[in-house]
Amino acid sequence: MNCIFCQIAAGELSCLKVYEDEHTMVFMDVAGDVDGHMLAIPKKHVKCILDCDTETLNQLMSTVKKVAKHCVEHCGYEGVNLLNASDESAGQSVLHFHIHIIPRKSNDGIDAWPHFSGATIPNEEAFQKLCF
Ligand code: DGP
Repeated sequence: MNCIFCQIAAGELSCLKVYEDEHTMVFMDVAGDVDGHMLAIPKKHVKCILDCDTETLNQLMSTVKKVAKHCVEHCGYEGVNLLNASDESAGQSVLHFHIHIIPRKSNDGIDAWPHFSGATIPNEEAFQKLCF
């Protein structure tokens, strides 16, 4: 098994574990880029949201909500940012599904929102491509 998050889930690689249940885990991200940066993963290996079955997705999101509420109710935070890259095209670097959780406080100075460079096609054109 050469997936690092599978190794973390199996206890073969160490991590700073914030939360664990039968199907999911939350641990500190090693990036050291922003205070409190956590990653929530399903223990089952799926690459991203595109190949994730609904049951696994529900388990993961339920854990994300649990940890978000814990941050706010017990750790002195007020909110969270949730970030995810699904597929290499979207910037996913570790190919095991994960949701980044960043705990937030008013005026904490964290800029967690992407800085886009401006749309290149009219909104209507994008809408025509995207609508079901
Ligand atoms: P992404 O680019 O969305 O695929 O994010 C991958 C994240 O995984 C990145 O923020 C750094 C983190 N990461 C990579 N390797 C390890 C590791 O071995 N342990 C932990 N805890 N985090 C890792």
